[in-house]
Amino acid sequence: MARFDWADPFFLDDQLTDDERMIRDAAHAFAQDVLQPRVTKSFADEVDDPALFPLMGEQGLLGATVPVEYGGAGASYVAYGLIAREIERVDSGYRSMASVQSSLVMYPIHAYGSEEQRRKYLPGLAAGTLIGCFGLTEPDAGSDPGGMTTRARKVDGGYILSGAKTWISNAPFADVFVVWAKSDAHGGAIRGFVLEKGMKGLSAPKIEGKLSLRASTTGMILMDDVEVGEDALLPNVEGLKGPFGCLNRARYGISWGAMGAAEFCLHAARQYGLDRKQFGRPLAATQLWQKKLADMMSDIALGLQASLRVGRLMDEGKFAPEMISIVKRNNVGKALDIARAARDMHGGNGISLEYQVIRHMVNLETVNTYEGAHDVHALILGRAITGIAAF
Ligand code: TGC
Ligand code: FAD
Repeated sequence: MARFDWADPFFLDDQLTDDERMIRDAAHAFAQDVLQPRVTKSFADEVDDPALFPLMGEQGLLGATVPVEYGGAGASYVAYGLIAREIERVDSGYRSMASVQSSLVMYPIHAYGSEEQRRKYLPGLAAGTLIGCFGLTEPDAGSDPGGMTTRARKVDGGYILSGAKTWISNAPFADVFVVWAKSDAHGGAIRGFVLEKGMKGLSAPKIEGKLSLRASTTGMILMDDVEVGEDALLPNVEGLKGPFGCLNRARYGISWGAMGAAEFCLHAARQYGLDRKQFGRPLAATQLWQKKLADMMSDIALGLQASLRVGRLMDEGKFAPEMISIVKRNNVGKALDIARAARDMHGGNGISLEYQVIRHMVNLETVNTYEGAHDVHALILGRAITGIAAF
């Protein structure tokens, strides 16, 4: 009979390769040594922290799946998920910063870009000396990105882009902007463009006053007739499958990340219940408390196994987007429930930044909404089950 480990019930650790364990351990050390000491203040003061990018880059945490020749780590999707889990164990906002860079900026430049675009941008993005952002959402097109109104007009030698993107992670300090627009020259099809900070007509004001994900900077991308050369177009993809191909990677990473946040909440609630006595005994000695811990542990163990399976299928090139919808929706929804329970189990202390569970709880509200809202993933799955699109 095997020993039972409540912190790793299904021996996830044993299912990883040596390389994956090494990457996981490095990400864990970085997250605990560099991110954890700054997060409470950064969240409280809504600090912009672009200096984190080169620190993450040095550790190989950006673009882990991108081939080594472009500065990436050439690692597996499972390794990428493990990185997300360790970073989000500290804060969903920090994971956002990293996953936008890796999945939403480096991935499309690598998968859809020209060789010149790859060589120009990927090494700097991997090192964190360049910061990227991804502009899909618009004020009037969120869950329905096909309704975007950003336009690219063809002119001699290039394009003129006009429109507005909103709720864009990293935008206010980004150097590289991957932006999606309907292109007149391509029959109105959605095309990707790579814009650069400083272009005439391009600005990225910060959205102030978020009550969630405060350690991650969010802004708009305003394009007022931004003129770009032909070389700004991502040549190798057309249509919504371009941005969705990126979202598949980011959503998958989020499914691991959310479990990291949930694990933090489980560990915190367990320790709090062991330490705090009411009615003459530790809170952890009560049946209600133990049921809550059992539910948390079970949902985390199941969620991690599911993400691991999807990651292995991605590494084998055998995944379907609906598999990713299952784990993004399930794991984030479960993580949010777990964070809310952990907040409650900390009593009054649970509302204090010091105990951290409320920070995870409010962060996960964003994670539940972005990259396909919880109910939108239900509709993606409902369509797959019934054959009927009910969006
Ligand atoms: P639909 O008709 O379903 O598809 C249009 C075309 O796209 C293809 N496609 C996919 N391709 C690859 N992967 C996927 N997951 C795909 N889903 C669809 C599809 O095959 C089709 O291709 P083609 O060649 O036939 O044209 O499109 P629809 O307009 O009906 O879409 C409906 C829906 C709900 C699936 C979609 O719009 C959706 O997923 N909405 C959610 C939007 C979203 O997730 N936005 C995220 C913005 S980025 C972000 O939030 C970053 S936060 C990051 C951070 O800080 O961490
Ligand atoms: P809406 O689409 O208006 O949805 C509102 C509500 O309606 C949701 O509950 C949704 O589930 C529900 N709903 C929508 N359609 C249906 C339907 N057909 N049936 C039933 N219910 C429905 N976007 C980017 O492009 N890049 C980024 O880097 C980025 N970063 C973000 C960072 C933060 C902090 C936040 C908050 C958002 C970010 N987003 C980003 C935007 C994010 O992807 C969108 O907020 C998300 O896709 C939802 O769009 P929306 O906000 O317009 O909500």
